[in-house]
Amino acid sequence: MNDTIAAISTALGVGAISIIRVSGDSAVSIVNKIFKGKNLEEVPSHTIHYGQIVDHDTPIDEVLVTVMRSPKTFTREDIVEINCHGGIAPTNKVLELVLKNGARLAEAGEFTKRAFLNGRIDLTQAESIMDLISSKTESNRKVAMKGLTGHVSNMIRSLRQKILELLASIEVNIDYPEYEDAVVMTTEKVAPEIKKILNELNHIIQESENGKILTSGIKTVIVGKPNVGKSSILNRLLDEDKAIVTSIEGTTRDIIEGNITINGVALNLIDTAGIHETEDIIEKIGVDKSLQLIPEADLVILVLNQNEKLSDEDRRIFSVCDNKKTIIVLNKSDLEKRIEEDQLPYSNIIYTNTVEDTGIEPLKNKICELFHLEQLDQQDFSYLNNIRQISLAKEAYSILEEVMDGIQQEIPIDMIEIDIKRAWEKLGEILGESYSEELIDQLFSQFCLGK
Ligand SMILES: Nc1nc2c(ncn2[C@@H]2O[C@H](COP(=O)(O)OP(=O)(O)OP(=O)(O)O)[C@@H](O)[C@H]2O)c(=O)[nH]1
Ligand SMILES: [Mg+2]
Repeated sequence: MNDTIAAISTALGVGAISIIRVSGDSAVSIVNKIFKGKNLEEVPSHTIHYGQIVDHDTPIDEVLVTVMRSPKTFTREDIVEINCHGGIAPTNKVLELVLKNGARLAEAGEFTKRAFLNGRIDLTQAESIMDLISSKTESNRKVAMKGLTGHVSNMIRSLRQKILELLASIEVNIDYPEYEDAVVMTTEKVAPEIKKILNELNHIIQESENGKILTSGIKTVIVGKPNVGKSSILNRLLDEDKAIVTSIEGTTRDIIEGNITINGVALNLIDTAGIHETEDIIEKIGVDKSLQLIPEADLVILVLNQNEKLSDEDRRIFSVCDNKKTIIVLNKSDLEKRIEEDQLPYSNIIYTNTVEDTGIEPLKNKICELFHLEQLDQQDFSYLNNIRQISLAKEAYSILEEVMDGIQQEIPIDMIEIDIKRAWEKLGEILGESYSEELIDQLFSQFCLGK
């Protein structure tokens, strides 16, 4: 038997109404003890009732109470929701009374955790709920909804089904070698099937990596030598004077962040300290930070002052940006040009002049083009939603690659079968079909209270 939990499900502050949600075997009887109106123990499921919450005989608030009985509820347990007036005091007082009468305060995410543990939703759907709550852009919302409605789960389920069918055929061969109807499953027959599954999984992983920018935004670092105009570019992109701009080299020492949205996708901008050799301890730390940020960025905006010839320092920065999506910004285009485009290692080049504010729109357009943001509306958004899901898919992929190696080395089929099963289990972890308590606790604790 589960204990009954309660929490305020709406944001705490002054609003028209607040909702206190109660879930568990005693949800109805607990609320009934403090409710003056109909006898809630006798009302039909999924009905709403007007009345008062009372502390003994003292009225506390005028409320509407929704009674939803198991199993057709979010947690699959009995749920009672009390709609009270939205001030902080009445909301807290009602919650206090519910707790006093036998409920326990829910932990963060505990309602959703129960929905998961009781089989109402799988883990990808639970994560999508969290994403939906925290979504800030339209594309965040779309991705989260796809996850919530089960698109992601179905994709993984269908892949698991194919592996399961393969495993079943192998088992039949191992257990009943004399069974004539069964196709003899040799490694020769298994290999093409595994190859197909690998291709499909690879497609999902690739799409998900692209789709990740929709949920987490495009992490963009602005790098370059000191004084080339990095902070000026940041300010122009943000359309506010966020970073200090001066003609002194080494003005920016720590990172400065800001966000804008381009075509519904968040661009998380990071302005950094100018990269150069320096003896100044503080500046040196800043330079190191700039260099560390490059590998983890989705996009690098490499700023050069086109009025100065390319230096070894610039070339060193080029080499750090290798393999990254990079846009070269040739700033100070109002001054004489001293850099030729054929000296540059990247073809994405934009000229800017932050004094007269030219080139910023073309820069945004270039970002759109690089990340195909203009086609976002046509994308289907059926991706794995987060790093946890993607890394499990990658693990399953590498196990299946080992299987292919094993087949090539003519390892016996019953040994290979063990690895195929491991890949099937890994994909199951994405859905939460096998999970550790610790993971579940950690995952749900990221939710807000009352969800
Ligand atoms: N002429 C001209 N000057 C510019 C332009 N953009 C920036 N500047 C000037 O260049 C100087 C340095 O600009 P910042 O934006 O602080 O340069 P930074 O790259 O952030 O410099 P650090 O923080 O020191 O690394 C300032 O004096 C700016 O006014 C431009 O397009 N044209
Ligand atoms: Mg700066």
